[in-house]
Amino acid sequence: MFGIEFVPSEPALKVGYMAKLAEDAGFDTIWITDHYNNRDVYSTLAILSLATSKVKLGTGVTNPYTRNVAVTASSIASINEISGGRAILGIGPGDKATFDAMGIAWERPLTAVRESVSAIRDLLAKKRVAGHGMAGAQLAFKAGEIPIYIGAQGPKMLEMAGQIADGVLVNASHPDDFNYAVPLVKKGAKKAGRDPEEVEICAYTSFSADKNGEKAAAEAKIVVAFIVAGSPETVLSRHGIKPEEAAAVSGAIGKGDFGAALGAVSDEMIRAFSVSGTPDDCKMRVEELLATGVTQIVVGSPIGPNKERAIKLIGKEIL
Ligand code: F42
Repeated sequence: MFGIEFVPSEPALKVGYMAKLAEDAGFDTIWITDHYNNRDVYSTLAILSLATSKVKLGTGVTNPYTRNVAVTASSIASINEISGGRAILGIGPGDKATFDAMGIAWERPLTAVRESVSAIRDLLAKKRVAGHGMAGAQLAFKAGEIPIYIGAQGPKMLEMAGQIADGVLVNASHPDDFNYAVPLVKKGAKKAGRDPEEVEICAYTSFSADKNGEKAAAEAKIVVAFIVAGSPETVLSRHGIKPEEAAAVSGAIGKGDFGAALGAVSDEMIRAFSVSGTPDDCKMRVEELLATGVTQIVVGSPIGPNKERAIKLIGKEIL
């Protein structure tokens, strides 16, 4: 299975156009990111519902803090209705940096995600929900079955996703990260008495493909710089990246000096935090990822130096 991620930093109609290209190229799922400073995720998914006819359409990922979960249930149920049953709800703890800017406290993220998933499932089944942060909320229409995927990186979040979610979206591009994550998801599933195979494991990668491998890698650099700056030391050391190397990148980003940040991104960092290069290079990495137990490869930003060309190229040479 292959998915693709679009960031609605561009008008929703343009994302709709790219989504149709992706559907025609053979992608199975389209994921739209959710950050308050971009276009709204549900408005974008409504456009995509009309612009496409087969692909599944997911929030990739929303969170329990910026919207009340009863509103989230109503929103994803509406998308499911508009798209003819193609919606997936991706939900995670959210991005702390954007919450700080919105004045939202990031309290007990693991608990918040667990309670939201439970409340949303009941709300979608048109049950009245008291508890799990709700005080008697009930939707006025029945949404039917909508799969719920959890965005996770931390050990507890990964295990919980295995226990309760239909799938997990792991923001990583290297097999070593999945050799760490997959057993935790499976452990959670077994603990809950589930068949571990029924939990879809998605590699939510930073992907950049072009016939010119160097151009593809260069395009991935800015995304990789932000990943390096936001990664905990445990993740950096898993890939042999020294704290001072990462500090050079994050320090430059902090000062807004993106030229210096790009200069501090090493080839090693690009290999650790992206799937990039020629279609053959990317195909090799995709196969390594699938060998770890990953069941869906999500082609994430930047996709390639030229997005349209890259979508067609990936469709033709990789999918
Ligand atoms: N975030 C967004 O805001 N928008 C997006 O579009 C988005 C897309 C996305 C796609 C894939 C993906 O994997 C992540 C994505 N994210 C997006 C980021 C996501 O929302 C999370 O920020 C990211 O996944 C990091 O989450 P995490 O799994 O590392 O979880 C954090 C919260 C963590 O610290 N987890 C710990 C762990 O071990 O898993 C557990 C922390 C814990 O136990 N907390 C306790 C609790 O009850 O919550 C409380 C502890 C205490 O002492 O209070």
